[in-house]
Amino acid sequence: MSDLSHRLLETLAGLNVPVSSIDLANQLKEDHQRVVGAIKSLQGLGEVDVNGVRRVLIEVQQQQKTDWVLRDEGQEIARHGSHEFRVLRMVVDGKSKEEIEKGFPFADVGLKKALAQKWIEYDKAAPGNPLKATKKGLEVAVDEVGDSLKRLEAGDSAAVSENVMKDFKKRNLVDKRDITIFLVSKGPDFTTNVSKAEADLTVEMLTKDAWKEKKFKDYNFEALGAPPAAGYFHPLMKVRSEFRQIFLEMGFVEMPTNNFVESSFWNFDALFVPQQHPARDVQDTFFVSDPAEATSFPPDYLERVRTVHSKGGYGSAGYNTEWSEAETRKNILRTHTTAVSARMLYKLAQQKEFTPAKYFSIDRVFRNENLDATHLAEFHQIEGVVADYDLSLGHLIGILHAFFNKLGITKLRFKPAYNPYTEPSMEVFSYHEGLKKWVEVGNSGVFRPEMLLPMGLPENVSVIAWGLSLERPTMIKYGVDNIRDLVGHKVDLQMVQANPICRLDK
Ligand code: FB9
Repeated sequence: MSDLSHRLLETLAGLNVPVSSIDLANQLKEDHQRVVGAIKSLQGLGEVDVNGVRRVLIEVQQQQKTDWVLRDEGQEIARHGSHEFRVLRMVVDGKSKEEIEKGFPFADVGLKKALAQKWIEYDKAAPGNPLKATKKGLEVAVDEVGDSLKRLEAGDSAAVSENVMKDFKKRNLVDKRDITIFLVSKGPDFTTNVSKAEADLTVEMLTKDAWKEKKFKDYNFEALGAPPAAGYFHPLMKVRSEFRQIFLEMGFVEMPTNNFVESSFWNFDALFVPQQHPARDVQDTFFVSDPAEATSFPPDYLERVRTVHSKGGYGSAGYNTEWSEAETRKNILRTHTTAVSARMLYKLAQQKEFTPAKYFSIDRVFRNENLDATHLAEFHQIEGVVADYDLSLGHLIGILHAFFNKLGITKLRFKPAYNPYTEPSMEVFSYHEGLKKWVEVGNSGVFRPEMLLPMGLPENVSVIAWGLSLERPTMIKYGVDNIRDLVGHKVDLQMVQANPICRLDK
């Protein structure tokens, strides 16, 4: 048992009235928190008697108390007296204004205050109008402000009158602090000779049978175990694995997305995004300066892409614009994982025999957009792609229902939309019970023939696809309003460690 606990028991032994932990701390010249610690350990000390009743060494009542802590300036005054009183002393000692101003920090405050309280004044009669103490100033014997702050610092706030406290608050000399204090008194089983209950059964006790006359602390089965030092999945990663699970259950294969740097060819041109499209400007896209250009493309496929853009074909008018190979070579940070879908669909088209395919991707994409509470310059895009014969918009709507149902989202609405690489395109909305409103939960469409046919996919093969972000569902799932609380350097790791497991469909 700590020596402080012993001293505390000694002090209590001499008292018949409850004493506050604050007074105990002052009496024992100990920090209040340490005294509180000792009180808590004494509370847990009384052993449990045969019929399981714990001996009550001390009675303890908890109380909330507001007390005042001195801010730096307050401490300065408590140590050296109030600024105005010090100035008055210096004026009385004949110090000049200049000397006083250089005398101590806050002297200027003291000067203003002493003048304002008419303790001192400028002697108009004397050359240079030196400062002189007024009659009132000369009668000021005690530094009420200084003394009151000393008393306050000693914890005896009761001794400081209301209006003095009001002045202290106005002068920002003190801060309010809510503290918990403990009223301690002797318990029915109070004693000062408390032997230290053993917390460990050591080999030595066993070998020397010393344990027989030892008292052991009871097991505290309520005690929380030390949290295992373990890794923690970021909420985004938990939701990602939920989405991954859903796609795998639906028979989708994950696309390799381990290339954040992509060529404008696969990110835009292969998707029939015109080279003049605003999305391809620096406003929206991060262009890579080194390596600035991609070099290898399937030459014949590139020519077919050039043609469909510049002259059209496959029943399309194309964009009837110049198509620059230099533009298509430009390396960027991919703006969507649909670039990966283009690569996968091109590869699929190279197969001798077309086989239906279902692909998905969940990975980072980058957009040079203006940032706000829900948008960063990067997010995780979730994308599903289904390639098969004669797929229609109906199939897309069907698979969107199947997909979102697995998220526990049943009520969907579809709104016509536009993407350069899909026609028709639809924004997907779901009614969110919690938010009591329709939320946009994604985008989708049927890839254009101008995208698929140059790849070499058979005429009657169509490809439906949809996309959404990982961040939005994660923010809704974990009740995060600002994306910066979920992603980035401001994330409080506590949130990562404490966030619950993620069950999307629940
Ligand atoms: O994720 C989005 N919303 C969303 C998704 C799920 C969700 O789950 C809740 C638990 C219930 C909640 C919200 N959106 C897409 C909609 C909006 O947030 C939108 O404002 C922001 N979008 C991002 C792009 O922002 C510039 C989300 C991101 C997005 C948009 C489109 C696609 C992918 C991600 C796509 C696509 C696509 C289309 C056709 C073919 C292939 C891919």
